[in-house]
Formats: sequence, C-alpha cells, structure tokens
Amino acid sequence: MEEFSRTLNEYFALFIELVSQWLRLVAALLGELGVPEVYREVGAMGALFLLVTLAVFLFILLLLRLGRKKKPLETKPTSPATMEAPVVVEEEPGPISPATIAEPGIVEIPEVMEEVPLSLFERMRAGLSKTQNALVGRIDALLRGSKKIDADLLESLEEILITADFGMQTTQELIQSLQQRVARDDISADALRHALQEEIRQRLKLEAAPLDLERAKPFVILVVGVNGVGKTTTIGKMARQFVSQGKKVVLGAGDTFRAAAAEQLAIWGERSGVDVIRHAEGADPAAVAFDAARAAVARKADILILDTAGRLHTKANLMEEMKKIHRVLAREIPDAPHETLLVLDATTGQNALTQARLFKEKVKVSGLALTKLDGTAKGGMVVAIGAELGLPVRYVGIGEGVEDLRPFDPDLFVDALFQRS
Ligand SMILES: Nc1nc2c(ncn2[C@@H]2O[C@H](COP(=O)(O)OP(=O)(O)OP(=O)(O)O)[C@@H](O)[C@H]2O)c(=O)[nH]1
Ligand SMILES: [Mg+2]
Repeated sequence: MEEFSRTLNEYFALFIELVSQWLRLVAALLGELGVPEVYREVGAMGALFLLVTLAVFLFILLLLRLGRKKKPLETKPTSPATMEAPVVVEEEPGPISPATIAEPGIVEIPEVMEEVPLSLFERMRAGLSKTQNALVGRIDALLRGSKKIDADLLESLEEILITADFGMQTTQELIQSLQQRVARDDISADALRHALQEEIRQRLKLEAAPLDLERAKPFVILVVGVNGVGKTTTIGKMARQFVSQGKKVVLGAGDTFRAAAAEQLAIWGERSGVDVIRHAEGADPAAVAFDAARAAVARKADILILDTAGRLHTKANLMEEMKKIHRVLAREIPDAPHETLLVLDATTGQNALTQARLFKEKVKVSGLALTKLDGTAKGGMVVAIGAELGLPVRYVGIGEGVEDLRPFDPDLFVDALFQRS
C-alpha cells in the first residue's frame, strides 16, 4: 500500500512537472510572438485547456465508433414481434383501416425469413405442425401402446382420422384398405403406419391436369370463394411469386363490393410492381373483368389474376354475377378463365368441403387453394377434398409470409406430415 502511494506520488509529480514545462514552453513561444508578459501565462493555460478538450473529444469519438461497430450483433432480431413492428409502420398506407387490409406488414416476413433459411420441407413441416401433432402424434402414440394390430386398434385409428377432418367417406375408404392389408398379412405397427402413409399419398395424386401457365397468354386465373378465406392475400402472394419467376402479371380488382378490397389488392400490386385494374366501389365486376382482360392483352401480360368479392354459394344473384364474369372473360380471351381457383379456409374443416361441393355445382371450378393450414389441426381435409371432389389442390397456405403459399406437392405434404421428429 505504501509502495503504491509512493508510485502515485511520483506519477503526480511527473504530471505537474509536464504541465509546468508545457506552460513554460507555450509562454516562451507566446513571448517570441510578442505577446505581453501578463497575458503569456493565461494564454498558456488556455492552450492547455484546448489540448485537453481536444483529447477528450477524440476519445469520445473513438468510443462511439467502437460502439457502432458492435451494434448489428446487439440489434439482431430475436422475436417475430420485433421483426414485424417497423415494417408495419413503414408499409401501411395512411387512409386504409388495418381491419380491412390483410395485415400489410406481413408481406415483408420472407425478407426476415431469408436470414434463417428454411428448406421447403422444414417450412412445410412447421406449417403442418398442428395437424402433425393431432394426427401423426396420436397415431404414433396409439401404435406404440398397442401390442396387436386388431379391430380395436383400427377403430381407434378411424376416430383419429375423423378428428383430423379426413371426413367420413375418406376415413372409411382408408380404414377398409388397411383392414384388407391386415387380413392378408400379419403386419407390424411400422408397416401399418407406412401403409396408411401410402394410401393417403395415393389419394392426393389426382389425375387432373397440372396448372400449366404456359398453356395460354395471358393465362387467366379467376379467384373465387366465400368471405375472408384468403382470396386477395393468395392473389397477392401468387403475383409476387410469378413476378419473381420473370412473368408479367396484371391483377383485376373484381371485388367492387368494398372500396378497401381494391385498395388491398393495389397495395399487393404496388409491392410486386404489378398493374392493378380497378373501378370505383359498387361498379359492375364484369366491367372490371372486361377492362382487366383488355389491359392484359394490350400489355402482353403472361398472367391475369382476377379477384372477386367473397360470396355465399347460396346467393343466386352473386353466382349469376360470377357466370357473367366467366362469359366476359371468355369473349375477350379464348378459353378464359383458364383456371377458376376456389379458395378455401382449411380451419373451417368439413365446412370447406361443403362450400367446395356447392361452388362446384354453380361454377366450373378447376382447382383449389387451401389457406391457413398452419392454423388448424384439421389438415386431413386436404385429403378429403381432393379425394371426394376430384378437384386438384393447386396451392396450400401454410403461413402469412409470401413464401408460405406453396404450390401443392403431394409427396412433400405426406412426407412432412409423417416425418418422425
Ligand atoms: N395464417 C394464415 N393466414 C392467412 C393465410 N392466407 C390468408 N390468411 C389471412 O386471412 C385473412 C383474410 O384474407 P383475405 O385475403 O383478405 O381474404 P378474402 O378471401 O380476400 O376476404 P374477402 O375479400 O373479405 O372475401 C388475412 O388476415 C390473411 O392474412 C394462410 O395461409 N395462413
Ligand atoms: Mg378479398
């Protein structure tokens, strides 16, 4: 301790010596410059003060620069909330109420997702996690707990399939084919699991023609469905994906029922750099279809996607309106619409199946988009809908990001669903 205070004293004396030398030096310099003696000491003190201030300033600057270099690590987004918040603020256009817009900020999520790249398979798995838990999780628990593959086990399996919304018809078909296999051979639990997986896969592989966008130019997609199923959002995501594939896209805001609907589509259009043809609220949707078809031809678009107002299949006048849109499109572009895409909300389970059946009776639906699969444990309806209606599932929605609308791939779907964690 004594030694320490001695060293401190020495340093202090050295410091005083340095300061007085500095003062003497500067005073002498000022004398050389002809400064009167009374001012020399003050001048030397002032110069010292300036020097110390400069040194402190440079030190602070250095600290700030070091701090800024470290910043990216500290501000790395850690939760979806922190990632989304600034985007919503930037993107949301003033006059539109958030309630009417399909969460505009969400469209930026894929940019965030790119930082943590997920493979298609992982993305599909994540999107199907609720169904996976409720279906495959329960099936695995059942098979683990059973010593024998017998009628009781198949009955429990049947109940699980019904709960996951495979529907009565599809469930019974699946159980019957499993019963036949069990009757034929003495199969193991693993073989039964595999057999079910393959039966499901087979039912998803319909013979329907794939969505061939090259078949016509412009290829016209008419999007229909009841309120709130995700039509406009699906169109926005499709447009963005098509544009990124180098296609020229035109959108038609055929939902003239609400002013905000055209606005919602216009925002998606703006984001993807796509032209949106729109009329005033309350205008005839067939007139929008007409103008959109003309614009798509004139602008040499590859794809025209037409949005429509959500409608109940039970409302005869609305269904008539749809037929008129069909007629107008066909008159302007040969064979248009080339695809009538019925959008269904997967969270509504068997209700969606009923909707599809009724829509199909009224308009020539050629394909389905099943949205919100991420929000339901009833993913079995994907199988039921394909199998019972013979309609191909073109797209599935497994989240709110642009990349979460996926062209439907039966193999990827079944593998993701049955993958053991
Ligand atoms: N989680 C999830 N949400 C989705 C998905 N697809 C659409 N949505 C949400 O569903 C809501 C309704 O979507 P819209 O596109 O406005 O539905 P719409 O069918 O156009 O509705 P109307 O124009 O009123 O008939 C929005 O909040 C979307 O973000 C999906 O795959 N997953
Ligand atoms: Mg809409």
